[in-house]
Formats: sequence, C-alpha cells, structure tokens
Amino acid sequence: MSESDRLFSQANHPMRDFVFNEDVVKVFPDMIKRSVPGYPTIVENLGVLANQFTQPNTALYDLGCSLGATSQALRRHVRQDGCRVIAVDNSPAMVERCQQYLSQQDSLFQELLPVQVIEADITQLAFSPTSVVALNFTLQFIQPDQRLSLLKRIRQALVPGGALLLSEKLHFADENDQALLTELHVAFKRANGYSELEIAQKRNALERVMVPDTLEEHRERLLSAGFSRVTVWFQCLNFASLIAQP
Ligand code: GEK
Repeated sequence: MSESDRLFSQANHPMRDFVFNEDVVKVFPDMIKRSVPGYPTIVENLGVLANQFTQPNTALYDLGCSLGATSQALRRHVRQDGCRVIAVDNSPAMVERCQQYLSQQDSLFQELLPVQVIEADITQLAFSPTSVVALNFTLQFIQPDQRLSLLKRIRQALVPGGALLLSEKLHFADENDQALLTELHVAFKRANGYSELEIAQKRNALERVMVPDTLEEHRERLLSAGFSRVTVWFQCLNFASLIAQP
C-alpha cells in the first residue's frame, strides 16, 4: 500500500536535489496525485488514446514509468494482436516496485498485454518498432540539451499510424500567465493538504532537476524531431498532455 506523502514536512529537509529513491517510492502514488492536477484523468485516458493509435505487432513504451501507472492503463485499454508493453525507468527502487505492481495486475486480470520492465536510461535506449510511446511527466527530467535527440529517436522508431503521448508541466513565456498559474498550482497543493513548508521545500528540491518548457517550445521541438502534427488533448492549470503524430 502507498503511504501518505509527508516527505518534505520537517524543516531543513536533507534532500537538496530531488531523487527518485526508496523514500519517494513509498509515497509516490499519493505524491503525484496530490501534486499534479489532472493526473488520474490523464493516466486513465492515455490508455484510451493509446488504443486508437496502437498498431498490431508493435511495442508500446512507457518511458520513465515510475510505478507503472501508465503501463497499467495501457494494459487495461489496448486490445491489439502481437503487442507488448515495455516500461523503462532508471531508478532501481521504482523498477523493483513497478515489477511487483504489474505482477499483481497479472494475477487479477486475464488477457493483458505482456509487459517487460527495464532499468535503463531512456536517453540511451535502443527502440524496437513502436506505435505508442508514453512520456508521462518524464521529458521535464531529461537534460534540456538531450531532449531533441530523444524525441528524434522516438520519431524514427514510430510506425505509421502511431503516436507519442507527451505530458508535461508547462512554463509560460508571459510572466503574468506564469505568475497566475504558479499561484493556482500552489492553491491546488494547499487544497490537497500540503503545508507552505512542504510546498517550498519540494520546489527547492525540484528546481535544478525538473526544467519545464513552454507549449511553444514543445511544439517547435516536436516538429524539429520530425513529427508532423501536435495536438493538445488535455490541460489542467500548468499541466498539459499532447499527442504528437508522425
Ligand atoms: C507515471 N510516468 O506515473 N531514464 C529513465 N527514467 C528516467 C530518466 C531517465 N533518463 N530520468 C527520469 N526518469 C510516471 C510518472 S515521474 C514524474 C513519471 C514525476 C524517471 C524517474 O526515475 C521517475 O520515475 C520518472 O522518470 C518521472 O505516469 O515524478 O513528476
């Protein structure tokens, strides 16, 4: 069972830069739900969207899978012959727990797509032919200068009819928009029970690790990577999810 997230509740929290370690794994489902507006809706609908784009006999990737919530949604919704889900994360603690959760899903449901969980850095991954790639709040943790080459490799691996499903926290070029949506996001976290101290300490820990782009930057980079169509299908406050088609 997931514990409730009190990770940053004590003053002078020792985590200077945020890391996806065992302490984070223990509280992760609670943390992400209380921090990312729209997360449950996005995850469930990634499965629904994926089923529209999945092509037979291809791999479906969940990159930066954490505990496999997106992989589970893909497996709940995608019905196609010869497909498999490949879930990848570079945090050993995440991968270990993810494997346990996906085995539990296997014991509860029949006829799910097979799934493989891999501990790897997604910037170094060799992709198999794929029809759906989910980057659900992961690209923002990749070094900015490595983002384009990752997207190019994903684009090259995508078969016709497939799609990249990309969810990210957004930055806004207009400083008034940025200030308003940041304040509304703080209000969302407050409403979910986080204190001012927890909010401030987590913001400091994430500052150097998570670097959000603007919607325009995403659009331009995706087009540079060779995608031909970019569509926003969901936005809640400063969090959005896009479909990028080859
Ligand atoms: C979900 N998608 O629940 N290679 C592999 N994994 C990485 C890398 C990398 N280079 N960098 C970061 N990660 C999930 C949520 S969380 C988002 C994704 C968040 C992994 C990192 O270990 C973490 O598990 C995940 O990307 C980001 O639908 O916590 O806000």
